[in-house]
Amino acid sequence: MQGKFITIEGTEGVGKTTNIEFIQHWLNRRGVEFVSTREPGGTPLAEQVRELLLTPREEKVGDSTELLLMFAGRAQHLDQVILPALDSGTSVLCDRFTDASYAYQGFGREMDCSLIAKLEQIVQGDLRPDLTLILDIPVEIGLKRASERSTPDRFEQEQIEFFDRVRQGYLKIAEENPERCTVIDASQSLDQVQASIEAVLENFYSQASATE
Ligand code: Z5A
Repeated sequence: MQGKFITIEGTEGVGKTTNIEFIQHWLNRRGVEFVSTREPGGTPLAEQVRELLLTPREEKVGDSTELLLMFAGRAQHLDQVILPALDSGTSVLCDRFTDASYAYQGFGREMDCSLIAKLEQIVQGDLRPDLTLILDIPVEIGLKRASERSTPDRFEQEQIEFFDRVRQGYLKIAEENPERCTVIDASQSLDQVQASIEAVLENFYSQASATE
């Protein structure tokens, strides 16, 4: 089977890291060859860009600076990791991708989404994920989970209204891309969330093997 590009998205503390481990086990059991990676980051250079983006600092980071750094890291990540893997038939499991730029910079920072679409075209051409799981929870629950786990990074210091806009952005992306995106209710127990994820993966892989 051709390598598939699977992305996981959602607002803070939604459980991406926890559920990516579950997906890795599922893919291993199924015998799918894959690389697991993340954005921002995924290569040594892109991880340095991540550090620049997430470190809280006194200097205000401009919205355009933030957006361009996201896409600079993404260009490197695509060139070094994502495209070589997909070209060799290896699947890619990625913790966040360009939907996060639409959700956080487009909806959260209220930047012009047509500008993001231009950068997407320049950096990715026509490449889009084959499957995107959007984990969704009320922002208050996610922020509480995230705050119990670690000290806030630069994004986590934002106000609740920002994360509400991000969440609405993800729901809009899902509505506009139903063939690719599935929204999972991540406020359920971990067992229930993982049962929902497993059902989506089963369905996705059985359809993929039927069409190849
Ligand atoms: N960003 C952007 O602005 N634009 C872009 O284009 C991209 C990214 C690519 C870093 O992302 C930041 O970059 C991000 C958006 C921005 N903003 N922030 N912050 P990140 O993915 O590295 O950071 P994150 O969103 O904060 O992810 P995280 O810290 O890894 O959280 P998580 O993976 O979603 O959650 P978790 O660690 O798996 O779970 C949190 C806690 O909840 C943990 O204690 C779990 O045990 C618990 N948990 C998980 N699921 C459950 C359930 N179902 N019930 C109860 N408890 C649970």
